[in-house]
Amino acid sequence: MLSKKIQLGLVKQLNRELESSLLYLSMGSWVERKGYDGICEFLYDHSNEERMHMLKLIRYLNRRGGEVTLDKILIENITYPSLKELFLKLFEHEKKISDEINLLVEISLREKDFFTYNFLQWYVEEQTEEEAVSKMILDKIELIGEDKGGLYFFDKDMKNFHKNKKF
Ligand code: OFO
Repeated sequence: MLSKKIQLGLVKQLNRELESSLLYLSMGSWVERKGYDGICEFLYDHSNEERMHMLKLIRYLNRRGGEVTLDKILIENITYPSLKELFLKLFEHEKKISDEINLLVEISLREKDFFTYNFLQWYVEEQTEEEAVSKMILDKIELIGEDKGGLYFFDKDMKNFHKNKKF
């Protein structure tokens, strides 16, 4: 049986994953319109990954007799002044998600819910990767700067990012 605090925390987190999925989706749509096919592929693929993160939480809650509620999440059609601004926002978003996962782990320990603690370790590992990936992309974009050729090749590389990922 899940405690009230764990139940609340898990539902909050699954809705954050849903929000992440929609955020990546809307970012993907923005870059697609700008003609960055590779980055668009990365963002759409990642939107699916975030949905999988949400589903994992839903299934865990159901397995443990919890209750799932989905929020109405509105992601405005976002526009960005530049690719750099977009990835800056993404990096900040992932850092916020990491803080929330850490808090959830802390609550699971305080509640002595070692099942949930154990379940959350997958998210701890995943967030290490998520932060590293968004930071790596941001660093590359900063390095490329205004170099249009560099951006063209970077966009090409991003096409197979999820297939070739080394993290
Ligand atoms: Fe679900 O990891 Fe990103 O937000």
